[in-house]
Amino acid sequence: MARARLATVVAAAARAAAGVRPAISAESRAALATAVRKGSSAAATSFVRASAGSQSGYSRWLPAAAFLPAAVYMAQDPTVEAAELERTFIAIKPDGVQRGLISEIVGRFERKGYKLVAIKLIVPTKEFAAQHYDDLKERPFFNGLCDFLSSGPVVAMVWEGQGVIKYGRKLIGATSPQASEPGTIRGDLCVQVSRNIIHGSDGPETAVAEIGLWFKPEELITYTHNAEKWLYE
Ligand code: RTP
Ligand code: MG
Repeated sequence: MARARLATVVAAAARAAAGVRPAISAESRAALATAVRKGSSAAATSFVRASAGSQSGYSRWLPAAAFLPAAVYMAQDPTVEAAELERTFIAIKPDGVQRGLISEIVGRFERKGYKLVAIKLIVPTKEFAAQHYDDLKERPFFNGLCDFLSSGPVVAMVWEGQGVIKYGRKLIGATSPQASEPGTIRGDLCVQVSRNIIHGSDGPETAVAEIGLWFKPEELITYTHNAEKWLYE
């Protein structure tokens, strides 16, 4: 499907939705950015870009909730890329830190084109680790997992970009390094499932919850990266 056609569809959906104008104002953009920063609602974490007649395409992000008709249309056409600006939580676990893999892992996300919006080194308590992995509390490895995550420094990060939640998991690879494809972080850099060096949010809701658990809103930095104009049209 031609990009011009897609742009028309998206722009029309935008106009139809609750009076939202395709050419979003600087004020609205700032408000959306604040919503993303605060992670205050699922809708606020997911933006669809209206690119019709765009002078500076990256500057036009509109709430995904306003774009349902276009989203349905796009879902029916596999050739159309869903253009969602998202944030995901990524952590380099104590084994990745101790093995000197911080720059390697950060570099892979950077080279892909994702934007780092928060980073810190933290030694989580076991209680904090248990909160982070709460969904796994019934699993036999839960106690060991929490012991391990709290055993040393962890690099906690938030990365931003189109589709970063799902594609970030692709960069990371399958949970067990034995099953991870070569070329992925786990596939290339580790061997055992209990020492798989990196964590990544597994979906939009998890991303919001994990970012909120590990970071205060003011620790998330909203800025324009120089590379954006070469990454997004
Ligand atoms: P993560 O949350 O760390 O990104 O990993 P994941 O989504 O790929 O996998 P998940 O099922 O959420 O498991 C969380 C972590 O638990 C450890 N694990 N150990 N011994 C085992 O069989 C086993 N299974 C999972 C891994 O460190 C995994 O990353
Ligand atoms: Mg997981």
